[in-house]
Amino acid sequence: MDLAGSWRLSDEVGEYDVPFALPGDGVTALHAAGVIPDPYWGLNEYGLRWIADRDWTASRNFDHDGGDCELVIDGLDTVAEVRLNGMCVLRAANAHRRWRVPVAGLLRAGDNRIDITFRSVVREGAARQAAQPFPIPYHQPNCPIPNGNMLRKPQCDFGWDWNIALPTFGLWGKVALDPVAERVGDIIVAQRHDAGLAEVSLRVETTAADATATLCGVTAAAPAVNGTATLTLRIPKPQLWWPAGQGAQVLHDLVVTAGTATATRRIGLRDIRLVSEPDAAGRSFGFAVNGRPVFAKGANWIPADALHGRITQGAVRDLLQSALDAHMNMIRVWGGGRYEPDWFYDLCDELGLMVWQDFMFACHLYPSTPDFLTEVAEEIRDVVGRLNHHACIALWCGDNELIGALGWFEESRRDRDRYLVNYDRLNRTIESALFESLPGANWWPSSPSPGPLAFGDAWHDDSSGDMHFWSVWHEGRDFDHYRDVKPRFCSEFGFQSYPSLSAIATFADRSDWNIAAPVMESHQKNAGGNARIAETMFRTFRFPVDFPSFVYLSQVQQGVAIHTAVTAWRALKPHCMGALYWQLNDTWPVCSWSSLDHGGNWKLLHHMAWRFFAPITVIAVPQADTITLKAVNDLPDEAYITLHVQAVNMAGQIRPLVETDTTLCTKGATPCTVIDRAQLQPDEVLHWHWSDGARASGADIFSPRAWKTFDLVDPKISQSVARDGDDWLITLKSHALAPFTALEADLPGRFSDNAFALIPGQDRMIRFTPSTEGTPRFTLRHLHAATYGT
Ligand code: BMA
Repeated sequence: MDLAGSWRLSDEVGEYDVPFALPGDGVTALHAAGVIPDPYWGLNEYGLRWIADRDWTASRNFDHDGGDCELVIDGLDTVAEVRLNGMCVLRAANAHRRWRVPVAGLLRAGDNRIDITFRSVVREGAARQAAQPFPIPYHQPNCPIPNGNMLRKPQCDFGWDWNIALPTFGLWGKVALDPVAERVGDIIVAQRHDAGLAEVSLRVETTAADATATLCGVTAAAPAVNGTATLTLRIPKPQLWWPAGQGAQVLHDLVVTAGTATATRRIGLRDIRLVSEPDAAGRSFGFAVNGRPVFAKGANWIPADALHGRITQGAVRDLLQSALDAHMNMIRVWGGGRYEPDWFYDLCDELGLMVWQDFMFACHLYPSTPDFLTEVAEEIRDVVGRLNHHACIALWCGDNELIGALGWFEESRRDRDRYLVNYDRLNRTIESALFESLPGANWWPSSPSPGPLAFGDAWHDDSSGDMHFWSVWHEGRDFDHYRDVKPRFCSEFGFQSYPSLSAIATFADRSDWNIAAPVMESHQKNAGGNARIAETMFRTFRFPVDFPSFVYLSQVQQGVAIHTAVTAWRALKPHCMGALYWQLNDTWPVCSWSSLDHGGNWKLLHHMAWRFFAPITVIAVPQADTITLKAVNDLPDEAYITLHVQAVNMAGQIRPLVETDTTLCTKGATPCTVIDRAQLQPDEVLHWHWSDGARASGADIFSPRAWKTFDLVDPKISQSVARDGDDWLITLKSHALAPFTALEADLPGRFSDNAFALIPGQDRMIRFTPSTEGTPRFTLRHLHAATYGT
């Protein structure tokens, strides 16, 4: 019996009593009831923090036949007591777990009542902190709401350097009464692949006496011993699952029957291996899928909304589809958010997006008291039991940045021994619980980490393991500094921009469209972030003429930053085997490192990602006197390209320099040609385009100096708009070089390309696919208009 649906929500002082749709969250319910304003608008956030200071109770009545049942609850957020007809049946304090509670004898025939009291996380956090044997500091600059590290709840709910601080509460999974019956619980799936054979071993939890499993027409059966049946299925000539860009995403139904119960899981047959071995440079880091090394391209995933009640499957599908459409093959589910629901991983299986799965610990210190570690071990077993069978899961990672965090607090700097041992107890608990459930899992202790039992500075040391390279954003170094490091795998690096005007309009009146307006500053959560954006513009561009141009230019420079990093590191393949930028999405409309606006609109970076993550790309590698053009091929087989290199001046006159054919292997970057910097005139930049015939083509531009040092020419771009079914076609014609030409629409939808260089004689036709009805108005932006004002 599903208990989801209409509940009531009331607070401890009796001030509110409103409808509460479960699954959902309390802040969303208060907003829906009209008793609080939209938390994302203007400065509203600050006036709503009191919600987390109170206890809240959700209640409903329901009819039942009084038969014996179990109460099933998932994603109970967070410190909660559940009462059935007044009797407490569950006390829980971990939003990441699933609960199944016998409630035999407590239900009656006819009317019944269920209440869930959610305790104030502010009070609970403080009480737990006070009970620690020694202080366990949390990251204050990120979290205006204290002690989030005491609670097993998404850590970004307490505020983050991109998140609103509004620790909500509620339920994001199921709430139901299951009749007591035979059941299939978790299914642990392990795969071993040998030439032409997939051996799939299952551990099936069940209350029945035995279990039978069928996969790809092969069946096996076994008795259950102590509630677990162990079976092996041998699948000859398996049809394999591949990540996007490498092959098909074939999924098979695994059907398990145990007594009267049946359960199905969608399985992809594949072998994903983390390859991390000592070598001459240090220690490698990369993934091999079905024996083939695959360069990981992607971004970091944070929760799809700050208020989980606002998350919809449709919106999440759209975000993941956008990742795929930008040629990504991996996302990292970052450790400060939540383990996503089952359907999220189903989508990743279908789309071919590999998932780097962090365990949910980020940027704080954490307790290592026995009760905390017991709770963590249960959480790991629970999460691994639920998610392990997904084809997409490539890696289980202990946490986000907990090793670095040892250096961020006075207490742990003073007594590193104590806090390092404290950390290792937690990390060991996570590792042991993972291997207990899933022996042989791909495990990485922390992100970033130089490797097992290595606690060095993986923010600056590029020799080993995965790296978080933040020197450009957090330390204010030039974009060129991305080229100074040679990461083995960069799992985080980012540069902020403003959200697009369409996203800004969802939280700010026109009168606040000014970067120094309090409303704009309140939607920037990284101290000094706006100053960094503005200061970087001074270095690279002439200053923008108005607010919309500022927003545009902030997105251009974000794209240029990440383009610089990704292309530099792709050119290092196979020394470097992955680049996941920070961050794919936003939890609310805010200045951030994301490439997708809250709501899913593509920022300019996302369009640039579509180009710089393309399977075949040609990269400029600048040296003191030369520029080498190198080609990278991530396709599964060899490719053959023709490359044209030319000099283009500001008026848009083209001077051909080189035409060359190159065969591209799959293993590493192939040099195509070397251009002498002296071959470029003072007002020329380098432009090149390539094609491998049917499969791929592309173009790119390299400016040998900062764009502000060039005297741009007004490109006088003409545009004509035509209808094509539901789409719109915009043809652009330029009369001078127009770098970073971009289109905006006043309706939601997607452009086929954006932020490209327009050259006279090379007209571009851009397709706009709207996602709503109406006639869009298009705004054209380019560097000259943004900085010269015409
Ligand atoms: C990283 C992340 C986040 C943070 C981001 C931007 O290191 O792990 O903690 O939001 O940096 O500062």
